[in-house]
This record gives sequence, structure tokens and C-alpha cells, in this order.
Amino acid sequence: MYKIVISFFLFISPVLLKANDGYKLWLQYLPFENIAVADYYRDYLENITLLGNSPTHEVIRKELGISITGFFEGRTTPNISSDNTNSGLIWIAKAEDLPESFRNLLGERLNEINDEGYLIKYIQGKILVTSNSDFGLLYGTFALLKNIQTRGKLEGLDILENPKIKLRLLNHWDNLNRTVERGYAGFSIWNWHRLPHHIDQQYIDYARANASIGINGASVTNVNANALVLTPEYLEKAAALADAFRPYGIKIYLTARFNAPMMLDNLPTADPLDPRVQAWWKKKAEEIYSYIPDFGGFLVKADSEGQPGPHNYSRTQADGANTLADAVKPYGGIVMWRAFVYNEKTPTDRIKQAYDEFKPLDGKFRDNVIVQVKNGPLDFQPRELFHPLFGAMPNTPLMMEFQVTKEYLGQESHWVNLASMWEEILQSDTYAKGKGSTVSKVLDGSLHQYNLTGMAGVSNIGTDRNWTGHHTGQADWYAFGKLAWNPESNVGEITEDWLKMTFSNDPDFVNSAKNISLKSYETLVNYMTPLGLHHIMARSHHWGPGPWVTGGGRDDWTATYYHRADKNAIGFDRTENGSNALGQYAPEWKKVWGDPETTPLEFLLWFHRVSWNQKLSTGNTLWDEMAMRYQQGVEGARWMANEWAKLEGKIDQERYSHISSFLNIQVKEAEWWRDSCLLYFGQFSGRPLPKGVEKPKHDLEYYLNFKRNFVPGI
Ligand code: BDP
Repeated sequence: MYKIVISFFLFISPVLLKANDGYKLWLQYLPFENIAVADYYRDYLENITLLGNSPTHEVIRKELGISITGFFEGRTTPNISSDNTNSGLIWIAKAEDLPESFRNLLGERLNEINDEGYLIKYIQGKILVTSNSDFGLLYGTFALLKNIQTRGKLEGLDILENPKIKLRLLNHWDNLNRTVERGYAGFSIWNWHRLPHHIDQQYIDYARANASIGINGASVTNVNANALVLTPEYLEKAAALADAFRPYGIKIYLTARFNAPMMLDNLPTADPLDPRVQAWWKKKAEEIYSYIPDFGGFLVKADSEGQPGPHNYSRTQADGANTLADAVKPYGGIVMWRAFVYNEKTPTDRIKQAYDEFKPLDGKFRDNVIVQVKNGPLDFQPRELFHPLFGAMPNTPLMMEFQVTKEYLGQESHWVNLASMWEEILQSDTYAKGKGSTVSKVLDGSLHQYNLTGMAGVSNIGTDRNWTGHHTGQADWYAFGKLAWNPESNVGEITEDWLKMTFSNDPDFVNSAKNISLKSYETLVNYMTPLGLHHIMARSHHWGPGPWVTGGGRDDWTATYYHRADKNAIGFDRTENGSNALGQYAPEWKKVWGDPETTPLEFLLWFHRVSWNQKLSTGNTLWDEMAMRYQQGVEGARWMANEWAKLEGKIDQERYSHISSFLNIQVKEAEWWRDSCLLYFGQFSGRPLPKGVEKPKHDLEYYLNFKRNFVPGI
């Protein structure tokens, strides 16, 4: 048997031979690359003791089985003992189940583990994985497996991890008919028609993947909500999902349509202060909890983009949120109330409206409400400043909403490492309590002592075999979970771990792919929206450039509203002389961003109108700088494709080719962005393209008339 293994390893790495469609995500449990590595882990993995009995323990046992089968390619039978006198080398048990001798060895450290946390400690030749809860134990097991997947040493392991954020949720914008709003990886994975009777294996694999990165909640329906999901027909189905997810520590949340009392039961009003409406929500909550005893609560989009809300009754967002919060309170439920509230009839700059509306309500929400705020004040643009509400609501818990699906960032076919963008936001200083008051500290509750903390990611998952369309979209899902667990996590490490677990531990591959990944974000910003440009995507589907988008029903959905280009200048004056959106930030920032000279070029046109021939800190005029950045973006995309091409043969051909093919799309679309934006803005600047910037392939007419039918995700 040994011989067979050796000869197999010596000839060719089996990983390269096998087709790989990416379904297994980062839980590939790739075979050990050589006999020495296999031998190193063998003794441990062949001697595991798992103590305790619960559905989550069953999940742990299964995961160990799957991973060991993968690591040894089925050549080792997983032998997991539940005997506490066993001489296992890996012990996995809650602290209360550990033999006393181990507990004594761990001593004080045990007290440092919180509810969902875990400790992995190498002690006297054994590895102990312990926790206070079943879910902590599951997270600890995944952490140990990650260590092995990334080929970490076992001796000396000493990892104590507690999640810094309590609510770590995916938000699915999935409709009951299985289309996905802003979804680019096929249809919704929730097959409502087959539920509750059929629990698809994909739901289980979804739960495994989420648990492996610490995600503990899923809001399964679109924020543009359909009230039907609150009817018995759908509650029964949602309950089946909740049952499937429970052992993995994942709670179900539903989106609540604000006027559901009217839609479902013909109430004459949905006024949150009307006693009939309040009674309706209470009864509805009671009903929901009868189906799903650990139902997480509601996610609500109100008074935004046509969704009904408290405005319809001249009530505040707090009035609305509190009515729903009171209904779920007796059962331990919460309400995530979105701050994405704006209206085309409100005359102020769109990016100011959420702050204007919510800031005065600070402290007016029930203690089981958390306000969910998008990372920036506009709408998931390639680059935005952090939302000014962060730091401005000391008495109301705020949670982050990131968009994992790339509505405005090339959708499924562009490789852009979203974690780089998220890190930029998380590390931004709000100055709410002086220097160092980062967004990350707002979110983890340490800045304002929030009782609830949370982070939500708008999911990029669909029925595509690889879940996310682009294989690298999996990295964004993975990184989201990691940053929700700990917003201070290092993005380079996250990227590296993901690459190793997903593709290969070959250092040449990992280093090059990591380099591509970490440069991808800036590259995309350059070829789409350099210098603080924003919202210049095509109308409605947001795929591709559309700086010419103007007119129509809503000014705040056009590009011209945001870039305001004319013969003299371009940009949105948001200083005191303009919309004064700047006024919503701390004085420290007002100083920096109030003056075009000190505003970083990344945000120049976000805050200022700048004349085309203005000299910038780079020594170039604004026009030349813009053109050069678009060119740099294109060159960056080409560089990514070339670097990737060098990796052929280092991973399986199937995924290599898929990514290659998408990189070709990315390069073409980067050129499309550059050419069309420069032709369009060039009409205003009236200046020639600077040296080094390639001539557009077509004329402006061509781009203006370029249309595609049935772009996905609307
Ligand atoms: C925008 C999307 C829209 C969403 C909305 C939201 O274009 O489809 O419904 O955000 O977050 O980005 O509610």
C-alpha cells in the first residue's frame, strides 16, 4: 500500500490531472503533495478523539471524514473515536466534555473563550480543540483543518479566536421565482418549489462553507421584498431551510415588506403606530416562531426605490423599525433596518439623505434594532468614502452592508479582490472619538459599546456550478466571512489562505496569484472610475460604461447628476460651496477634503469640480491624468491576464482555462470602459489624448449605441 502511494506521488500530482469545476470551494481538502507532507499529518489525523453528542458534533465528524478522505485520497479510513480514555492525538471537545486533566492543563485560557470562540492548543504532544459551545467547536475544527490545508505546523499551535462581530450574515437578494436581483451566477439556489420536501445537497454544502468562515446567519430573500414569504406556504419552506442550517450555526432571517399587513390581510393601513398594525406584526411573529423557533429576525428595506415604509404615514424610520422589533422581541429576534433610504423628490444631494434622516434618530430605536448601513453613502461604487453615519450614531448600533456580488464592479466576469476595497473602508478613520476611531471599531462595538454588532454581505451565490460565476468570486465570499469574524484580519493572509485551500500550496502559484489578486482592485478603479468618478455605469443593469446616461424619470439614477461634466470642468462640488455632503464628516476630514489641493486624487471629483486644465499633484492636468489612469487600468488588466497565463499547468486545466477566458473578457471590457469614457469626456475637455494613451477602437456613436438585451441581474 505504501509503495502504491509513493509511486503515485512521484509521477504526477493527481490534482493537476483531475477536472475541477470549483464546486468544492475552499473546502477542496487537496491531497498531500508528497509522502513527507502526508506522513507529517498522518499520525494526528489517524488518531482523533471527538467527544460529545449533538447534531453539530455529527457535522464535525462528517467534515473530518470528508477532509481526511481528501487529504489521503481515500487511502486512509478516518478513525474518529468518541472514547474519552482514548489516546487520540487530536482532541475535539467542548471544555465541559474534556477530561479534567486537559482542563487543568489549559487553565485560565479556557475562561478567555467566549460563546462562539474556540481554542486550539498544542500541549504535551496532543492538539486540543475546545470551546464553550457546539458552534465554537465547529469553528475550531474548521480552523484546524484550515491550518492543515495551508500546510501549517501542528506543534506549538496556540490559537484563541473569538468573533469580534456577533451577526455575520449573508443577504441573498433572491426572489421567490428564483431570479436573483444583482445576481450574476445563475438563479437562486433556493428551490422554493421543491421545499420543504427536498433538501438539496447544495444547501448542506452552502452551510458547510459558511460555517467554515464563521457566517452565522442568512437572510434568504430579496430586500425588495415579497410579502408572500411571510405566509404559511413559505414559512414551512423557510423552516425546512432553517432545520438544515441549524447544526451549522446558521440562523434564518427573512425580509419583511413593510405593507405586508395590507397585502396579506387587507388591513386598511400599514401605519406602524396603528394598534391594528402592531397587533398584526405581533401575531405574525408568533406564527413565524411556531415554524422556526430560532428565527433570527427581519431585514427591512423601507422608503427606498419604491418600497413602502413609514414615510407613507409621516412616521419616522424608528417608528417603523420599533413596531417590528417589538413583535420579535419576546422570542429573542432582531430587526436589521436598512439606512439605504433616499428619494428623488428630496432636493438634497442623494448621498446626504440617509445621514440627514437617521442621525436625528440616534438613540430612538429599540435595543433589538440594528441599523444596516452600506459601506458608502451612494451605492456600492468601485470606490466610495465610508458612510458618514459610521461614527455618527453612538446610541444606535450600526452594522455594515458590503456587496459581495459585483453589481458595479464588472459583475461576474471581472477579477477584483473585494477584500482590498473592504479593508480600505474598515480602516478608515471616522475621528468620532479622536484619531483611531476606525469604521472597524464602530462595527465591533468597541467605539460606542454597542449591544449588537453585525456585518452583512450581499451574496454573489447562484446556481452556477462554481457558485459565483467567476472562480475568484469565491474569494470574495470567503473574505467576507473572515472580515465579519474579525474586521482587523489581514487581507494578504486571507487571500493567500484562500488560494492555498482552493487551488494549490505551490508557492510559485500562490505568490503570483496573490500578486494579481492584490493589484486587481486598483486596476479596476482605474479603468472604470478613476479620480473619484462615480455612478457612470450603464442605466438599470449597470453593466459597462454609461457616463452619458441622462434624463429619464429620476435624476439621481443618471450619470450626469454625478459627474456634471461641461466644457470647463468636471466633478460634484460637495464642499460648503456646493451640496456640503462634506459637512457630514468629522472636522479633521473637512480640512483635508475641503480643499482640492489636499484631497487625495482618489476622491478628487467626489468632492470637487475641477477644471480640465487644472494641474494636479502628479504634474499632469486633470484631463491628462484621467486619460492616463484609464490607460493604466487597461494595462493593469492586460498584466493580470499575462501573469495568469504563466500559471498554466500549475493548477487543474479546467479552472485555469475558465479564469483565463474571463480575464480576456475583463481586458476587452477595460478597453471598452477606457475608450468610451475618454471619448465621452473628451467632448467636454476638448483636448487630445496624452502620449501613451491608445486611440479608441471606435467612435463615440458606436459606444452610445451599444446595447445588449437581457443583461442578467436586474
Ligand atoms: C442597488 C441595486 C438595487 C437594490 C438596491 C438596494 O441597484 O437593485 O435593490 O441597491 O440595496 O445597488 O436596496
